[in-house]
Amino acid sequence: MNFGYREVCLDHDTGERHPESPDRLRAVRRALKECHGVDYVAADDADLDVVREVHDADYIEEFREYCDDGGGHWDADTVAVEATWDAALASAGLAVWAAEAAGPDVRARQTPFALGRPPGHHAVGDDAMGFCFINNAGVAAQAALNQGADSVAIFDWDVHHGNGTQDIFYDRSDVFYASIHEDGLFPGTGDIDETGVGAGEGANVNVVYQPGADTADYLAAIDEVIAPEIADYDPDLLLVSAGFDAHEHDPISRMQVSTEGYGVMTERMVDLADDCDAGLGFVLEGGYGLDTLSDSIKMVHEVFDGYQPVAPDDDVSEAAREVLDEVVAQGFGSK
Ligand code: OKP
Ligand code: ZN
Repeated sequence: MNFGYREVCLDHDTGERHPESPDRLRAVRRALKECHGVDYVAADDADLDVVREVHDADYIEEFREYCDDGGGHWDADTVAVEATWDAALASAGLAVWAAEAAGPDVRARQTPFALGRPPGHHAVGDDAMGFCFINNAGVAAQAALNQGADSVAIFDWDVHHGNGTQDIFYDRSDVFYASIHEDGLFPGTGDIDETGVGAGEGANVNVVYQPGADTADYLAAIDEVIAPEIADYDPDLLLVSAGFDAHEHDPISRMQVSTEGYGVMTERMVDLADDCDAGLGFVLEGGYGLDTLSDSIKMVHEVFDGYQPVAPDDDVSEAAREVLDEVVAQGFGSK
């Protein structure tokens, strides 16, 4: 793959014992050294005009001043230092690059993966939260639309609900948002009946699983609901808000997705983008075990390097089946 990366993303210093630390990117880069076919691209900062299309200008100014003044605790878990402004604009720029570099050959070894931080999917139009300041995937989707894409789908497989991304595009038909997340975790949004409003009605899908959902459950959500819905939506670009905190050994979730499972999900994304003739790009969100994060990203990379991951042959759990029935009852899937 081509990995978008900027050193300045390491300067966003969240302090001791914060799970979203620069060591995450260091660990990933160290692990990727062992792989063949890894290239790095240093993209430009995001254009502030595009950032202001998904965020309020006043909030962006407030965030800039907050960093200029040295930063601090924006809230209990969202921390900034002076360099956070530069890191956040770089991180959003990497996501924009991933959207732009998402070429027509979705199986290409050059498929883009933006390895930025801070992450983005919790950042709403007028506020930072959940370690996120600028909604990277949202800015990337907006940039793609500005450059002529008719529509963009964002699939968010981070274990947390991307409330920010959902919010920003909730009433719009040009960005489709789908998420699988763990019930009971931060930020508590993302119920199954949140399906969009107005022009955005039907362009928002939430699959809320109970703790313990595994790869087979994730694949069922993708195969039965998310992929058919996105195929029907037929976007020009598919962005994956790729957090790896649903990993079975991630320290902050109870989900049970295996490393191999991330490979199978990656293949599903390739097939889906291919079906839609859409570009495909990945944007990093969470993932807090340094080894699980590195192994999982390595796995995504290896799928583009020819590795064929093996899907588990276990059945969907009863708990997941009930959730999927509820999602279908909203009118999604099985068309
Ligand atoms: C960011 B991403 C309760 C803990 C809140 C915030 C988690 C943010 C996750 N005070 N933790 O989606 O991985
Ligand atoms: Zn997360």
